Amino acid sequence: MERTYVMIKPDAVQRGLIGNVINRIENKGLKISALRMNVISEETATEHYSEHKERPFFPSLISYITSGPSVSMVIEGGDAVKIMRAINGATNPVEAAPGTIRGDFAIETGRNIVHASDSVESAEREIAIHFSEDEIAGYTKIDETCLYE
Ligand code: IDP
Ligand code: MG
Repeated sequence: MERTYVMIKPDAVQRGLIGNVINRIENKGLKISALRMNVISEETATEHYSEHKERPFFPSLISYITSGPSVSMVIEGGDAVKIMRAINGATNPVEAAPGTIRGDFAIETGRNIVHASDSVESAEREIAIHFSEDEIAGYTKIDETCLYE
């Protein structure tokens, strides 16, 4: 099964949206394999967003992501990477469809509630940044016989 890395960003924690985000992930049938709340360090945030290092918004992105507690998760399931990106919606909430997390709860790109890895390769890289393998639970959920053909 495919794994992806998901973050509930500090703005969503402050706005009391943790449960709402997790609900959508669970309702879809995806499985939570690891979960932690912590304040991400500047070093970890810089590594996580290294692809954006040269972008003008990078300093404000790092201060946003490290501004308070966030929730980090490893999410597992069939096509988990693509499905999580669809659940989150477009990066810019103005373009995010209603029914997506960003479409329903956010207004600006710089405060867009959630992160999810954009490819299987990014997912493996990001999971390794935020979790050690022994923090990730490998388990079968009983609903898998209903979710998968
Ligand atoms: P993604 O989160 O949908 O993968 P990316 O383009 O990888 O989108 O950007 C990473 C994050 O950087 C975004 O989720 C958002 O928080 C922030 N970001 C991207 N572009 C801008 C911008 O133009 N202004 C402010 N923040 C931005
Ligand atoms: Mg991205």
